[in-house]
Amino acid sequence: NFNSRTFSTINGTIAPTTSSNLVTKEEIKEFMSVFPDLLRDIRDHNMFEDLHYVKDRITKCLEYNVPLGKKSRGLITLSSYKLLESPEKLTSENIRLAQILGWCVELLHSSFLINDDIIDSAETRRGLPCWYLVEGIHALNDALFIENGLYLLLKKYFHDHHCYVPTIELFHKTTAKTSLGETLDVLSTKNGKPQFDYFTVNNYNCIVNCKTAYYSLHLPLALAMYLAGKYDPEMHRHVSTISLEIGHFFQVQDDFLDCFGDSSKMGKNNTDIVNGKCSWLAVQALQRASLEQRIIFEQNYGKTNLGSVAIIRSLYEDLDLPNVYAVYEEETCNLIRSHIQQVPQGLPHRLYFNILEGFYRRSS
Ligand code: DMA
Ligand code: MG
Ligand code: MG
Repeated sequence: NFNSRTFSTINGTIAPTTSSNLVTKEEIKEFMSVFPDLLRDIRDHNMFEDLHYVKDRITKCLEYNVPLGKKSRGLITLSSYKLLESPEKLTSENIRLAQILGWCVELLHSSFLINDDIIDSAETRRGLPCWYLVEGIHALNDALFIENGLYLLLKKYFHDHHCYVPTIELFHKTTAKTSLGETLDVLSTKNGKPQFDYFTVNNYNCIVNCKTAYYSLHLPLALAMYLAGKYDPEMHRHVSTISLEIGHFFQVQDDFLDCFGDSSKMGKNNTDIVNGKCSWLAVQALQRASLEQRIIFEQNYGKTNLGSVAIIRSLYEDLDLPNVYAVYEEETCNLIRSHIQQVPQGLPHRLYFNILEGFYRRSS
């Protein structure tokens, strides 16, 4: 599944590559091998023709931020396309287009992460210092640059493809939705203080749907469908429903792992408690806490000192949240599996199952 990482060396830096049940190691290798070409496309774009002095910086920025993650979203795009396309159209040219589309999703993801780490005052990402800690405030501009890189690639490789306009529109809509999600996410605090009235299941669902599910699952699947020439709105609605369910589940896992996961495995440090985030654990805690426990929670949540973080953690343990989570994970996976089975034929059920199994019991 997506958890198992092997490490290889790219340009002298350690790069985790992901082995998953969606794609073979060979397919991951092929996917990785496309990246240097795309980096060159962006770096050598005629817009920057005479600006030799920025080329090193562009290279460094892209190499640091784009290829070192799990690449789940890019690989979902690729493998979905392969399962959706009719065999006679599964040419090496079309597979390459799907790989490029997958990297476009990874570019968007990278730009979100740069911003998200600034918002969350995070320290590490993918085992390295967050980009804003390397580059300071310029990281904001780099995020914008990376995001725009994907449109340069789309124009170069898709300008005369039937999926060009729907693809661009979907990327734009997804960016808007995700940034709205980040706004909803930061509304959980005001002047640095958590707004506990905001910590409801409804608000939580809304946040994770917008900030994570849409770009992480809906985007890769819908892009693969466009590339394969599948535009039927009814089919897209079904895909949207299931992908948002899986995406929601994925963020609950992320929230749980933020507190109880192994941060060295995840390559990022815990930030939710000190930032007073409306996380799954916080919402569950408030639903289950006694009056006394609620007071302890409100006194310590969103505080930066380590003592308060430890108090919140042990409160979560007292409320049995690790166990609640294990049950949630099991039940949610079963529920999603049954929803997948109810979806009328359209997308291969195997595709959804493979994606879901890739996330099931993940630890990073
Ligand atoms: C991530 O939410 C949302 C986006 C849009 C990147 P998060 O802050 O929980 O993510 P992470 O734990 O990776 O920082
Ligand atoms: Mg974050
Ligand atoms: Mg998180």
